[in-house]
Amino acid sequence: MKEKKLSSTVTEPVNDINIECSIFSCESVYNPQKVISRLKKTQFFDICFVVEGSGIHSILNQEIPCSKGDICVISPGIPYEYFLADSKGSLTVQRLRFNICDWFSQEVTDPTKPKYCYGVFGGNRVTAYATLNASMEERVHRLFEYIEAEAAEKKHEWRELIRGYLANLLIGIGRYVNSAIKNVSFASPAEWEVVSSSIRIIKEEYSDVHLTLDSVAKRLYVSKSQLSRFFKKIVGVNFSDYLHRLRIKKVCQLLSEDRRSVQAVAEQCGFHNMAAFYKLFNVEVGMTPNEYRVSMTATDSLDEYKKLLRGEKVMSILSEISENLQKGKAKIVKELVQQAIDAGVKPADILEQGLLSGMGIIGEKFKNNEVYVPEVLVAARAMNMGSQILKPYLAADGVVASGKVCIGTVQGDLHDIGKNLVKMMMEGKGLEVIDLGTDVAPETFIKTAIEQDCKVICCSALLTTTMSVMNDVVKAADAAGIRDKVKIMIGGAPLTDEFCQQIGADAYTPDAASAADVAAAFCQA
Ligand code: B1M
Repeated sequence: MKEKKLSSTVTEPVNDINIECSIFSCESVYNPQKVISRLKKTQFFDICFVVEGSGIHSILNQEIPCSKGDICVISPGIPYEYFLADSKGSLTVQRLRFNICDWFSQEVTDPTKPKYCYGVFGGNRVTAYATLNASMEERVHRLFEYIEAEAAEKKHEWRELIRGYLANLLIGIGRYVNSAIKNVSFASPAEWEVVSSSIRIIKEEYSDVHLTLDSVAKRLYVSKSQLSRFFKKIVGVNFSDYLHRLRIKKVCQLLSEDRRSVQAVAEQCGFHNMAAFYKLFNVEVGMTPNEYRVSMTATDSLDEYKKLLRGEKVMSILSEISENLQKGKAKIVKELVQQAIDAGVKPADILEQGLLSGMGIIGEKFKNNEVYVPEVLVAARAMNMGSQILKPYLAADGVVASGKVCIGTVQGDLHDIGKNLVKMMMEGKGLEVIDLGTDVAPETFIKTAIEQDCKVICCSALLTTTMSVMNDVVKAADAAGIRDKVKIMIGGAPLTDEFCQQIGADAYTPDAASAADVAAAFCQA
């Protein structure tokens, strides 16, 4: 990397706080074999802005594509380098380099003057602060202003990160940390690197519906809980909240720029669950997407939008169902489901976009350790109560079948929400359903099928560890000599058609409605 310092390497107003400001252009082309030997450790804090072109930023063990506007904050001791992606490209980087220890002299911090303190904020509360004397406070502000001005011209979303990062540095060397605040911990360079890489991924791939804490953690070779913890610690908000906010920001931008439907715009920004999207939009922006669009659009388009606003009322009730379900407010969920039915919303939409959407969000949070078993349990109860109200309306149109089936969640598995939905849909088809509950042993399925003369045995499983019990049910049916008289159906989130064939069951269906269709067909055959 050839580095040329410009004549104005040290510029006002930052020269009084010893910041070296240099610009370099890269001439080396990225070569994975040689990269490690080329990395140089920084001795001071470096903040690098890509000001022109694009290329590869190699830092620690990662090679990340970078382009104009990207910013990276690098701690002392971290090896890094910028490269061209190919020989025809160009890449210019502006670097601010400073030694934070230069700024502090003996008298810098003064715990008796809390007036001059710098806070680190976690959510809305101060989690730690360092006290600074008046002149230091001013210098720090000027540094922030300078960096923010740079960042604002490029990617302003980085401001929050840089601000937090620098605040953390100050805390790290500050003399006084509020003793009332327990467990104050400082982020390590490695943690910073993980978080800044994850932010970079979020910003580049926010439109990918599959972008999750899990997928990003895997790419950065850290565990989900580590990434979740580092993210919260450094950025002050949860990974998923950050991702959602960024997506909402992009939606707002697109809503004011083009005329596509809200759904098309939301989908382009990575939202696939419309009820959850509407709710989130309301929380973040304080109005519905179409209201937002109206507020950003000329008055001649108002009529067109009024129509859209009516549609949003429906979305709003569905998102209320979803939100209250997540909070476990079973009574409110019941009332809202009834209200939605009375307002003419389709029962299938209430199920999919209200109840199941809320359960999906809880599931995602559960996976990311953002909520725990008690919250999931109350949500599950609300889900069951809401679906009870829906039950009479979910009966399929037309075809009414007759026949007897038994259903249960297999041994070792206590998840019954999906199984209950399947049961409900089957009853809606006119089938008599014997519900064996959860944790059902293979022998119980077989015994019931024989004694009650069931035409279909329906097994549900939600845990990968209990899927194999379905194999035991098939074997037990064989052993009891009823395999040619009874069909065996399987379902549940971890199951697949392939697994169904592998164990020799008769049908796998991915959802409750198709399970009811197939069971009805089996009973009529
Ligand atoms: Co549990 N849980 N859970 N949980 N739980 C999952 C399944 C999990 C994916 C969460 C996660 O980590 N991401 C994970 C399983 C991981 C795995 O095995 N790969 C998990 C775990 C690990 C656990 C525990 C081990 C947690 C612990 O204790 N550390 C524990 C196990 C307890 C046990 O069973 N022995 C446990 C406990 C619980 C609660 C008790 C707290 C609660 C269950 C409450 C209840 O059911 N009464 C619960 C819940 C609610 C979930 C999640 C959040 C939601 C499941 C659900 O109800 N979904 C779930 C995460 C998730 O799925 N996002 C999770 C809604 C339901 C409508 O969908 O059941 O898939 P589903 O049913 C669909 C289809 O699959 C299909 O139709 C339904 C609707 O269309 N279908 C069939 C279902 N059965 C069918 C049968 C058919 C055909 C279609 O034909 C016969």
